[in-house]
Amino acid sequence: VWLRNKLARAIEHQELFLMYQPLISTKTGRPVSLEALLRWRVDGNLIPPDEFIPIAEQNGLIKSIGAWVLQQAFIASKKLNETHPGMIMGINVSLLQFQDEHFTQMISSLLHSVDAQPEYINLEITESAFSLEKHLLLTKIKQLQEMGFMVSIDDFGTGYSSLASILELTTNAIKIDKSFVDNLDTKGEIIIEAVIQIANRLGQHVVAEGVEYQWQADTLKQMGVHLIQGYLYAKPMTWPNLLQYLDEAH
Ligand code: G
Ligand code: G
Ligand code: MN
Ligand code: NA
Repeated sequence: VWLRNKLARAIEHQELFLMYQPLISTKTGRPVSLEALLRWRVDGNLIPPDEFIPIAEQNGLIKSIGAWVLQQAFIASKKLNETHPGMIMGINVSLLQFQDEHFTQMISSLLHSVDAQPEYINLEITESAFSLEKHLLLTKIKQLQEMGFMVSIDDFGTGYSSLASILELTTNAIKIDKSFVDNLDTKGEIIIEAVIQIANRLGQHVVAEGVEYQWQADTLKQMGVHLIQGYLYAKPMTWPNLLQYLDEAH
């Protein structure tokens, strides 16, 4: 209850901020994309999104918080593309946000008010989106793509999707869940190999997250993963640190 009351005022109290984690191209070894990750600092404590996003989803605050995240990440993307043209900004979209009937309208007006370029924005929707009615899901993905956005499936392999549903995916990329990367030396490899094969056939990019060791990166690259995200390369960082990191990476 205490957290919930505090969360309601987190935006106006300026307690929310974004951190950015780079994604590295296996082809060039350079950062080509980012993921915006939400943070909440309240009374000197940093509360992880795993703790407060479920609360925000329960009480409807996810709408305003989600809109704030989109706006901030759009602004960041616009700024970044002045100095690093082509850098992609990944933004997590909660299922509840995505489901909202006004979502596409809301995101369209935000885009125009910020004047960001949707081609450089990648909306990450978790695999739980498969729980939506299929026609609705595919229509929404298509609408967003027609607006110019890229759309990805996040945490792939952990949730609702059947093997058949992957075939209908009209997203631009699939992000393989960290749990498979963690088990790369055992059976995780089998799944990742299969996902890469299917993704290639469907013309989708493959991203691996949670990569912490060089051997994992080497193996994933060799297997055909396009982008790698993980502490091996970089942890989520603040905006000033990101700018410094990108300057040094060039
Ligand atoms: O940032 P961290 O690495 O701790 O993220 C933990 C979880 O919180 C991840 O699953 C991530 O997708 C989710 N998350 C982080 N930022 C956001 C956000 O802005 N919106 C939503 N819906 N989820 C987020
Ligand atoms: O949205 P998603 O679940 O993909 O969010 C990515 C989450 O994974 C974030 O919480 C981010 O901080 C975390 N993360 C990214 N790279 C690593 C990593 O190499 N190791 C671990 N343990 N977590 C990571
Ligand atoms: Mn994500
Ligand atoms: Na994920």
